[in-house]
Amino acid sequence: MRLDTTLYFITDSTGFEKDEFLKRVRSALEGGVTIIQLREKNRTTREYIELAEAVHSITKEFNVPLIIDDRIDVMLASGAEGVHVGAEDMPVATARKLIGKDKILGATAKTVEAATKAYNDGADYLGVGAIYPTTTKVKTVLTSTETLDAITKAVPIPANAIGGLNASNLGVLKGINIAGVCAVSAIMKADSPKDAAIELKQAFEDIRRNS
Ligand code: TZP
Ligand code: MG
Repeated sequence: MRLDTTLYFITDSTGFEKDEFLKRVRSALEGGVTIIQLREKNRTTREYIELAEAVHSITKEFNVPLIIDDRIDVMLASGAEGVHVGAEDMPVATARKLIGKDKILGATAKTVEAATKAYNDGADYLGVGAIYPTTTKVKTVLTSTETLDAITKAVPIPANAIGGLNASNLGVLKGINIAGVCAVSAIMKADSPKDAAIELKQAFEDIRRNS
């Protein structure tokens, strides 16, 4: 499955019934998200796998890769296409060794040094942020757009901006060679995830065109 990080939707099922959550995932896919990460912080392993299988059966219909946050075991069990590791998760090199060369491996990087190491250790793409403060449950600090710019120049793999992004605040990313944008709340909590995805993609295409 092709890696296209243009519109990277990270899910958060908190507060949604399973059916409503899956409906929202489908809606986001209909809106054109190009990659999805399942990110669950409060699930048992059994629940995480069951949800991953349910989401995977939908993402496959759209030929969109499913990435599992943090958990290689859940990735393998559900047949998902990849895994994403953060600074406190499994090291990138270890993850690459365990998953083999064909699975997609994403890493979080907040500095040029971390980005370069992640690339050298086998990451396929990077998430860089938080660009803006975020209300999504995450341990993170802000990353400047200067650092984001430097990272895009330092590594040849796709780098995505993340953190507090929505269709109306992407202007600060203009001129920076990011591959795409990541969003949780802007899509997950929208009245229509489909419309939110369409708007976000359009906003990203606009700043890219005018870069
Ligand atoms: N990593 C850095 S910021 C963030 C993660 C997982 C959360 C982004 O969520 P939102 O709702 O798009 O601000
Ligand atoms: Mg993580």
